[in-house]
Amino acid sequence: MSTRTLITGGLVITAAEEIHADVLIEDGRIAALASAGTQEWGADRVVDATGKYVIPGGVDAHTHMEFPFGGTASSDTFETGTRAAAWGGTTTIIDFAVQAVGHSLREGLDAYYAKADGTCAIDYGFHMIVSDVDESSLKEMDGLVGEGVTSFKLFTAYPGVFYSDDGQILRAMQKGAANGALIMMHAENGIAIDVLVRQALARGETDPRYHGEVRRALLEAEATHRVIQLARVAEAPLYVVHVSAEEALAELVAARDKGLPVFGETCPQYLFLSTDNLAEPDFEGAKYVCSTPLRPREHQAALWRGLRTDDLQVVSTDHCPFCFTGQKELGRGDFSKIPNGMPGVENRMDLLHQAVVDGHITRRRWIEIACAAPARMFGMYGKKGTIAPGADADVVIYDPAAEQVMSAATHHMNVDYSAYEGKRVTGRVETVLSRGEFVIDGREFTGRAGHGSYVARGTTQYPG
Ligand code: DUC
Ligand code: ZN
Ligand code: ZN
Ligand code: ZN
Repeated sequence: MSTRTLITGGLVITAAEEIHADVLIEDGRIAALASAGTQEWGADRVVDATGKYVIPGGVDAHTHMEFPFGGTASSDTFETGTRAAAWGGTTTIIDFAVQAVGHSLREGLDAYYAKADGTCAIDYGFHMIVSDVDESSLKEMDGLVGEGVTSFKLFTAYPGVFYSDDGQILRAMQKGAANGALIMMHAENGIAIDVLVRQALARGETDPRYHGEVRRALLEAEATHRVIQLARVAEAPLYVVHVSAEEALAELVAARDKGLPVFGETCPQYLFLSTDNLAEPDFEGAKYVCSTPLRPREHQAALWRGLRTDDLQVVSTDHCPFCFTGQKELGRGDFSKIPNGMPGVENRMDLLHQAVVDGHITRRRWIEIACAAPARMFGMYGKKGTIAPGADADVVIYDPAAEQVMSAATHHMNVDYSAYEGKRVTGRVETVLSRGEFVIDGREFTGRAGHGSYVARGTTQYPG
C-alpha cells in the first residue's frame, strides 16, 4: 500500500535554491514539490513545517563506528552511532571498512557488512581503508567498485599500521584512474611525526597538548603537496580528508588554481576548536586528540574561506569516539597512546547551521557542504543530498530559531563526553525522515535498528 506524507509551509532549502514549497513523499521517495498551499494532495499524514526549514538529510562521508584503533575500538556501534546521526539530522553515513594487514579487502569489507547489517537506523555506505597495497589488493579494488565501494583511503601517516609508501600510493591512484575509484588520502608525514613523538616523550613531554605540537602543520602540508603530485602523475582525481592546517589548504588551492581535480574535506572540530582545547588541564586535552590534530585558532579563518571559495567541498565529522574513562585514559603519561578520534556525528548539521547564523557561510552553502557535495563526491547524488522528485525521501524539518546547549548529558552518541560541552547554538533538528519513514518525529526517536540499508554508490560525480 502506498503511503503519502505531505510537508507543508516550510522553506525548502537545497544547494541550488530556497523556495516556499510543499513536499509530497510517496513510497519512500520525493514525489513532487509545489508552491505552498496550491495543491490538494490527499496525504495520509500532513506535517506543518511553517516557520521551519525543510532540508535534505545530512550526508556524513567520514565516520568510524566500531573502529579498531590504538588497542581499543571506537565506542559507537553502527546501531548507536547511526541513531545519534539521525538525532543530528544526518540520514546517510559513509563509514570506513578496514583491511587488516595480511588479509584481503574482501575479508575486511565482509566484516563491516556484517557489523552494519540489521543494525543501522539510517542508510550507510562504505569506503575501504587499504592497509596493504599489493598485486592482489589492487586487483580486488575492481570488484569492490562494482559493488558500490567506490572510494579507498590510504595513509601517509601511521607507519606500521595503515601506512602506504609513495609507490603504493601511486599504484592505487593509477588503479583509481583506470576504474573510476576515488583515492582519499590521510596526508601527514607519519615517518617524521614518529621521530618527533619519540623525541618529545624523551624530553618528558607527555601531555595531550604535545600531540598537537609534534603533528606539525608543515608535515600535513608536505604530505598534501606530495600526494597531489602523485595524483598528477597518475592522472587521477584526489580527495584529501580532514584538512586542518592553513598550509595544507594552500597546497589544495594551488592545485585547484591549476584546474586539477583535487578535492578537500574539513571537519567541525577544525572550524570550532583549537590547540587551546588540547591544552586543557587534568588530562582533559585528551578529549580533543585526533589526527590531523586541532590547530591554533588562526587557522580557522583560512578554512572558512576555503569553504566559501569551494577550495574545500565537504564538511564531514571523522566521528571516531573514544570514552574519556577507560579509553582516552590509556594515554595518561604518554600522549601517543591516546586513541585518536573525536565524537561529532550528531553535532555536524547544527554546528554548520551555527556557521550560517555567525555569517561564515550562506544557508545554501550549508546544504552544499553537508548534503549535496558529499553525495556527489561519493557517487550517490540525486538519490541522496537533495530534495527533488525521484530522490530518496531523506528529509529534515529544521527549526532555525530553537536554542540548544550541546552536552553529553543530552546527546545520543555512546561516549561519555561532548567535544562541545556547554556550547550554545541556534537551530535544532525537529523531525527526520529516512526514505519516507519517520526516524525522529517531533524530537522523539521513532526509528529502528535495521531500517538503514546499504547504499551501493556509483563513481564520483565531481567533474575531473
Ligand atoms: N584520525 C583520527 O583521529 N581517528 C581515526 C583515524 C584517523 O586518521
Ligand atoms: Zn585473511
Ligand atoms: Zn585519517
Ligand atoms: Zn577518519
